[in-house]
Amino acid sequence: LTACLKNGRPVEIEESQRIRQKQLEGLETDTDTAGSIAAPNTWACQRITCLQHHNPKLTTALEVLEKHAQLRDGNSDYSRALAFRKASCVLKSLPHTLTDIHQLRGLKDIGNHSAQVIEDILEEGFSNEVEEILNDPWFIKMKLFSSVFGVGSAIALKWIERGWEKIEDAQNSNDITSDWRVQWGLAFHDDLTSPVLRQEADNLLEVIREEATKLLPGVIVEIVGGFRRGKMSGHDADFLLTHPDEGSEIGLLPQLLQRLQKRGFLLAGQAEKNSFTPGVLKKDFKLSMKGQLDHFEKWIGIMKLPKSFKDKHTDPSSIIMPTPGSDPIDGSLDYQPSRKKAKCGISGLSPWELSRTERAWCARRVDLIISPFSQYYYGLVGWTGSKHFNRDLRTYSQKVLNMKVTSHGLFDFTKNQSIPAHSEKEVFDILKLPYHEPWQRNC
Ligand code: DCT
Ligand code: MG
Repeated sequence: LTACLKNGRPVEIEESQRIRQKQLEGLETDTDTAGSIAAPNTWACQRITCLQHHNPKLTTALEVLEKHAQLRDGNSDYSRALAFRKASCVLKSLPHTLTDIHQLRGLKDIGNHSAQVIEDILEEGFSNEVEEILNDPWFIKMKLFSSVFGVGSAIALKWIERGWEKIEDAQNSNDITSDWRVQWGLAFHDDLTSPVLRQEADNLLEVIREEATKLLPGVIVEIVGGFRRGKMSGHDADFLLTHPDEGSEIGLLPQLLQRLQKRGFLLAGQAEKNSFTPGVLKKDFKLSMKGQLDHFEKWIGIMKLPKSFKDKHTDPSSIIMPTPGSDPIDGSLDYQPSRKKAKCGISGLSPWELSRTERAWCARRVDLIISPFSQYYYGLVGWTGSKHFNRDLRTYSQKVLNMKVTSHGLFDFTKNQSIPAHSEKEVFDILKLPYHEPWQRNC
């Protein structure tokens, strides 16, 4: 019954159950754990949500509906998808296996549609609606095509309208968007859809830490995203970098990329400059972001990880890829070649040709994010996620506290000032939330 990891140590479900039971009985007043039960009117960011929980059958079904809603409604309307996610998050934080729909009475995040699906599964063992979606050819194709890096529901839909059925149909076509992500995403689809293992991310962390420290002693490099929340695999590896001496992190990213490039780790990617201005702390979230996740300097790309990285005993510091990269073409480390025609700047081969060579490496999605130290702890919370935890945190802050929280900081509209944080715990304190470890934020 190992539930999740705390500082690398397993934590038992029974322990969290014991705490929740005490809270229910009003025996435990510890503010660190208060509010973690799925009580009426609590927010997901107030509750403990672990990776392993008591209701996987129900949450898996609700997440099928969420995915279907996301693909059907695209970015235009997220409300249906959100309703299913909210309901599945409530079920994930329950201290017991749900056996009767009435056990959910009074919980604010269970909408009628979700309740109906839950009831069907509790009574019949399955939901017709979910089964129909899982067998729907449109859904199967949408899921397949949107699994390509850089492909969202709009492009996936276009490919279906062309009559395409398989990834090979897109790979064999000459009429594909020139977006570098899609070009590389198609060429390396098999690699990029096989899960990145925790061991690979840990080995890569060592490499990045080693190279970044040579450039900037004292640099902090942290694994974020799902791995920080205790996941054993993920669709990518996310790393957040900062330095306590604010300003010294400027210029680190291009130099780090050069070093990784020299060691043969870079395949393709795109760097984004820091676009933060103090004004964004106050601005409406949707307006200030314009489709971006945040304003940090970052590199979004694909790296070549040796297959030996999956093995525990690799010494990453000794690794130099068998085909180290040549110098980048223009120093920008942005590679956006055409998939089949132009050669890519790294090995002289097109992505397509490269993917078909005999190779000792696997293509992996990697994000490198650089944060100024004064924004670091907000950035750490944001990049740790989960995505829904962040979304809930933002709504809670706005509605309950009249505050706006992002990965860059927090603005208190009542006091008309931004509030700095000097630790992750302080972020939670400012938001009047019980501190929850990363592995408890898996909603
Ligand atoms: N994030 C967010 N909003 C998004 C996407 C991401 O707040 N639209 C945050 C939360 C998690 C973090 O950034 C990293 O993002 P992903 O890698 O997409 O998520 P993940 O939880 O790491 O999932 P996976 O394990 O599959 O990589
Ligand atoms: Mg991730």
